[in-house]
Amino acid sequence: QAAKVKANFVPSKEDYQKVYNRIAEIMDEADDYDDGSYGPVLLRLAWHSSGTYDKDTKTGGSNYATMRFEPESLHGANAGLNVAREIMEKVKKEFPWISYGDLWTLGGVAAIQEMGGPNIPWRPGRIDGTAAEATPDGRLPDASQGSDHLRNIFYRMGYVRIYTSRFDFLPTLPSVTTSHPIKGEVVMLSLPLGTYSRAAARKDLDLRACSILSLWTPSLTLRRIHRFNDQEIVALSGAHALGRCHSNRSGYEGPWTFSPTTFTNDFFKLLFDEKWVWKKWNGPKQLEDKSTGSLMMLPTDYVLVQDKSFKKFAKAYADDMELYFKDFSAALARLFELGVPTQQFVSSEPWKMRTVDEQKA
Ligand code: CCH
Repeated sequence: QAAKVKANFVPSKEDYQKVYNRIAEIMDEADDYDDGSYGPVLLRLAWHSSGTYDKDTKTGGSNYATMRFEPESLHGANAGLNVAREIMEKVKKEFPWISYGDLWTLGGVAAIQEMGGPNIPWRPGRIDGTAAEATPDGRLPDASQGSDHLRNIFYRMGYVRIYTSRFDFLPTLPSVTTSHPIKGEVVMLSLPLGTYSRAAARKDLDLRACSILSLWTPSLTLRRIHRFNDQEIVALSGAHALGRCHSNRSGYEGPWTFSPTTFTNDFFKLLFDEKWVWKKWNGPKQLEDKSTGSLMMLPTDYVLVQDKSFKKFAKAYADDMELYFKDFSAALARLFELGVPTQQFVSSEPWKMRTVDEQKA
């Protein structure tokens, strides 16, 4: 029986904590399911609802929770997530005032925190959208691909800020023509050279001059694109410490670590410590550990040790769990807020939701 939402009910942080606690409870009611927890599949739901964001069209992301609608719910990448959505539906019935986007991302936060991971700063404010806002297929990563694909997918997320600057002295400045580092576009800049090179050196900052608004009052509009960088891509990928692949969902099979319901940096440790060989089977190309043959890596996981820049971060995370937890927490919090207009959030700062254990203490 769905509880009725009282008129003018404004949920407090404690109300959201109750939702968190209920998710934590239901997560463990999974005796016969996988490795005994719904945590991993709940995290995957939160990530797939957030990771569709496209900063250029400002569509996708967790704001509207459009995976409730076809065809997005039927996209190949979302196979199996009906399990997670059904669990969340139970919680929604008990707390009908929460939006689906808030519920699903809070589920991701609860999954990480209850399975031994770091605190993930989170705040509510997402609103339910309509089927018209559902995203096209192909926005989520394809596990059979390489590092270029991984970067393209994560670079598409992020956010754009437009700045307009007046340069009254513009005609006297040197001009730079360069090709866009990702899309190969030609970029013409009339800026002090130092400004451009400093911005370009920062991988997460792509300063692009769009147009000279007027020849008579020279000014530039600058698109500053804040996107996920290599370090954040690697950090997020380490979520594969949790859960497993299911041949009837993605086609791939097996867990990445020996403790798929505990969040650790084992994913990175195993990438370096095990010898990985291609699995001989009829399924899609995946790797298995040579020593036991019971663990797996996707082609996109393996590029994290093949690509030089990715590898540097993967090694740092394999060596330092504290650093890994800190970076993962920041990147995941950012992922979950992609595309949610700042004014929608009920609080200017993200909250710390308490774990079940912390509440007992
Ligand atoms: Fe993932 N993931 N993921 N993944 N993923 C799969 C399962 C999980 C890719 C592919 C797959 C992230 C990034 C990527 C989880 C969290 C994250 C599966 C198996 C594939 C395939 C699905 C199945 O068969 O059930 C690819 C490619 C990328 C590239 O970036 C990120 C980022 C996150 C979270 C932050 C979790 C958790 C699972 C386990 C789900 C379960 O049911 O156990």
